[in-house]
Amino acid sequence: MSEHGRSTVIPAEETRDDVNFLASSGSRRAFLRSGTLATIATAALAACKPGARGADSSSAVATPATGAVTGGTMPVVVPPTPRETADAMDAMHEKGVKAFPAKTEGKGNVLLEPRIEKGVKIYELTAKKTPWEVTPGVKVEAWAYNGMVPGPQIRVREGDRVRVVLHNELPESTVIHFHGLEVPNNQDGVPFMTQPPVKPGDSYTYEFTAPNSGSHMYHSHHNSTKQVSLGLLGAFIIEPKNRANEPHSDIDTVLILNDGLGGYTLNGKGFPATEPLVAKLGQTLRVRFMNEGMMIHPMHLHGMHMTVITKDGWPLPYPYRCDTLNIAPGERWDVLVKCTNPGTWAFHCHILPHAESETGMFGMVTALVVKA
Ligand SMILES: [Cu+2]
Repeated sequence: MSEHGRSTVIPAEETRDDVNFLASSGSRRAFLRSGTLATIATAALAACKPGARGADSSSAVATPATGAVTGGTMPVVVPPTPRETADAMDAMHEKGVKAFPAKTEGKGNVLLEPRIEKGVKIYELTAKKTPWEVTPGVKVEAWAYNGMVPGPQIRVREGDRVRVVLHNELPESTVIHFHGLEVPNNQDGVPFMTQPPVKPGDSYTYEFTAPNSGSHMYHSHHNSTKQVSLGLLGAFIIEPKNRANEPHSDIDTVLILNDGLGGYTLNGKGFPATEPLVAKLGQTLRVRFMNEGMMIHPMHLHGMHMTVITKDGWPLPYPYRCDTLNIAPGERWDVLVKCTNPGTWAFHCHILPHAESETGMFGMVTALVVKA
């Protein structure tokens, strides 16, 4: 009856759903058959009892599209089989995974080297509109520091004298808040509470001695729902003065989660444009999760566990193990992964609509590649 020569009949509602899915995905042709085939199909339909799909639910379909077929000359649309539907869906999923890691323009979280004057580490940050490619071909208008999302990574040592100079080239006022840093009150970056807003075209200088060590962040604290969502955010890492208690790691990486600009992103990119984490077998990976979004994101690693060592920069008295770690807005969690299991392992947010749709994986998905 069908091109596979089988005769299982799918209930009309189900075949219609299949057709709708394929029509919306635009990935498959419709099957046009002659009226002769329609007549055969009608006969097959009549011969089959309801619910008689049989064990092979993936086999072919020969259902007339409508009840209006009268035989003879009228063409009829024969819907695809479940196998064909599955193949079409799987092809889209495969395409996404095969494209990973896809190239896009722009890279965020690049380490910013300071200019040093009289022992002060000086960082210049220019807030400005920037076109930003989130996934291949998908560009959004970001509000970014130094043209990247996340903004450049600032990394200092506890006790360093730090000066951050903000230049505002945005069409509205802004400020910088140093999230997690226990700075003097007048350096906290909250408009009208600790400082005036920095108007368009103006600059503003923050200066403090790097306080409590750990994985922290900096971001706008003015019209922040919009400004942080659009990309005014970055990592501010303070290494401890005494490194003796720092756990060993071979690779130290930052993973900033966001759910504003361009959807669900890891370091400013959505799958398949996210960057994989790559380690050699036996190496220890440190991941510094930071949530700059407005939703929780439980990050799940396949194949190996994570050992949670710090919360908001503070060492945990009792590190604990998990494979799924919930990261709430504003939180930072540092974990160690002993890379003992070779292979390419999915690493993703486990709120599934943040990571996968009918057309494949997207958003907050990357992979940990452990090379044997
Ligand atoms: Cu999520």
